[in-house]
Amino acid sequence: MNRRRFIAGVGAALAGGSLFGLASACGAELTALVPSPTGALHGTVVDAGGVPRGVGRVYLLNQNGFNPGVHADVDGTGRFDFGAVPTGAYQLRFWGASQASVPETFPNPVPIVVSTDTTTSVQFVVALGESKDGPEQEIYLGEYFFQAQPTGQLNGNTTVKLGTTVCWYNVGGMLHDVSGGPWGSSGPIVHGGSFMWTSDRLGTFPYRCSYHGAQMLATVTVIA
Ligand SMILES: [Cu+2]
Repeated sequence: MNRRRFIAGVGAALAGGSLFGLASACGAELTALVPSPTGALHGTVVDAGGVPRGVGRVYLLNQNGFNPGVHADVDGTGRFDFGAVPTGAYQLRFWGASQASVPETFPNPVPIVVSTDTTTSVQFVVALGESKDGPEQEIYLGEYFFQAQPTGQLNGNTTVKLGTTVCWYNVGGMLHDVSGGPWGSSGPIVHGGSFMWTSDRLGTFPYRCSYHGAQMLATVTVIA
């Protein structure tokens, strides 16, 4: 199994050209006294043939990859719309539960920048269908957290059934790892890198990032 098979691997393509390189927003202090500037954020979900697919949900993550739960459901015509969003840098994540995922050739989540009075449009290309590799659970890691997707607590516990493959995915900008538990150590995980462990025993297993252990501590519980 590789990440292509992993259901939460989501591919995204930016529809409007490069939005990268605009993230170095300046003047945050200067704008603090005036109404927060916003920009519009919307997008579409299509399959590899370009056909709109009304499936899934899109989450607006913080720039560091933490998922505060802000989301927009994909409507029947394959569109999603966040409306007006405060100007800034974010990551955007498609989540299709067991119905759809983004092929590994596309990034997921995808970094975006919302600029003042500008419409940011993002297109996700998804593949329909359930993973053939059994149950899976994705946990994001970044500065400085572990978070089960899509709605886990910061540095919380993740409960999975025996046999579930857990995939830790680094959405942050720094080097992290996943140390502890029956798997031992993941070794360093770079941005966009992942580590997978198929749960093969019952119990609650604490783990940490050995680089940022005081801030990045969590547990995974395997139940029958
Ligand atoms: Cu770390």
